[in-house]
Amino acid sequence: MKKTMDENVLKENFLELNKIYLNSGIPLETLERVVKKKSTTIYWFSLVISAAILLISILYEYDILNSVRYILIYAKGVRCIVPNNYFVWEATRQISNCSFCINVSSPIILHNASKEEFLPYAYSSKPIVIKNAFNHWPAMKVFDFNFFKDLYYNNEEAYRSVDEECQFLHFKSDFTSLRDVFSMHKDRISNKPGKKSWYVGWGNCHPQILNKMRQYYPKPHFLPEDCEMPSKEYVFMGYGAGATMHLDFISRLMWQAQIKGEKMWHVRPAPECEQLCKNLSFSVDPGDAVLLDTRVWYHGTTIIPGQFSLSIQSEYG
Ligand SMILES: *[C@@H]1O[C@H](CO)[C@@H](O)[C@H](O)[C@H]1NC(C)=O
Ligand SMILES: *[C@@H]1O[C@H](CO)[C@@H](O)[C@H](O)[C@H]1NC(C)=O
Ligand SMILES: *[C@@H]1O[C@H](CO)[C@@H](O)[C@H](O)[C@H]1NC(C)=O
Ligand SMILES: *[C@@H]1O[C@H](CO)[C@@H](O)[C@H](O)[C@H]1NC(C)=O
Ligand SMILES: O=C(O)CCC(=O)C(=O)O
Ligand SMILES: [Fe+2]
Repeated sequence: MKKTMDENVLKENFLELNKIYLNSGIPLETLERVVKKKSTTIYWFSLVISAAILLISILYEYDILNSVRYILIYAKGVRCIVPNNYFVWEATRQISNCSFCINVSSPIILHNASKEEFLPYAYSSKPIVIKNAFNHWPAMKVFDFNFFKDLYYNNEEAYRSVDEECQFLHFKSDFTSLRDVFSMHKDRISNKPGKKSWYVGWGNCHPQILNKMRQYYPKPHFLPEDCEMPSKEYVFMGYGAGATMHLDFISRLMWQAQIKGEKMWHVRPAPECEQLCKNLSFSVDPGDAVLLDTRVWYHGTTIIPGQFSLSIQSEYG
């Protein structure tokens, strides 16, 4: 079966190359250093990358790539790879004209906005906080660590779906899978003094799991009528350092519901906009919605000390 090399295929190939790169065990910092160096190094680096793209394109034609990928994934025990790293981002993103961040010095704050109130901002790529948007969700009372632990309990298929099709993000914690998270000691779960703090996120894409989660919250009421619920929703939970600064390699805008705890968001524009735009920091409380174009705004989070944070996140557009 012949496949054409369009822009999407090229992007896919970059992602594959990136996964193979990460699986090879070379730290990302090494690559970053190389990319940042000028002149001859960058020249050689471009040559290597071009050759790699060519090779990957050939592999793609014969569908060898998928097999290689799975062999690598199983061989190394690396189950989930974060595609949103410096390399993919540098290789595929468009240099921005900074119009999304010029004049932005704080998020737009709305108060439990209706569809009509939200619509003018819905596709603006400006950071938005909607206060008290989700206080009425049953999830606000029901969701906690044990809710999700029970959801996955003894469901091998659901765990596997996180490992294989979905995504597990360990940030700075030492977990390698959702199984590890749900089998941690109870003193660590509640972040007792002396216990290592932890923060993780994962994609829920198992239909049965998604279905059960969604019994406790509807599609956010302020989103435009015509946007669909995707087949994957993220949960972020834990303490302390939160999510490290990153960009997301996703195709749409995102909304996030802060369910538990007070969280600080640290947001900054792409490097080429540093002179024109500002860094932002803002906090959210339980019940608040955050809307951020995580494809153009670098973002990281920190949790207010002593609090347990839990959020649900999805895409729209
Ligand atoms: C900047 O880029 C955005 C989208 O990338 C585009 O819609 C806008 O027209 C551009 N603005 C200017 C002034 O070029
Ligand atoms: C930024 O604000 C200035 C002054 O209010 C205005 O002239 C300019 O058009 C704005 N630029 C953008 C991209 O919104
Ligand atoms: C927010 O708006 C929704 C939809 O109109 C409503 O059901 C909910 O009660 C409101 N919440 C608050 C705290 O006002
Ligand atoms: C914005 O944040 C980055 C790191 O997160 C920092 O390097 C940079 O200096 C900050 N810029 C400003 C204007 O504070
Ligand atoms: O909520 C967090 O801690 C991180 C969220 C995130 O990375 C995102 O919204 O894309
Ligand atoms: Fe993100």
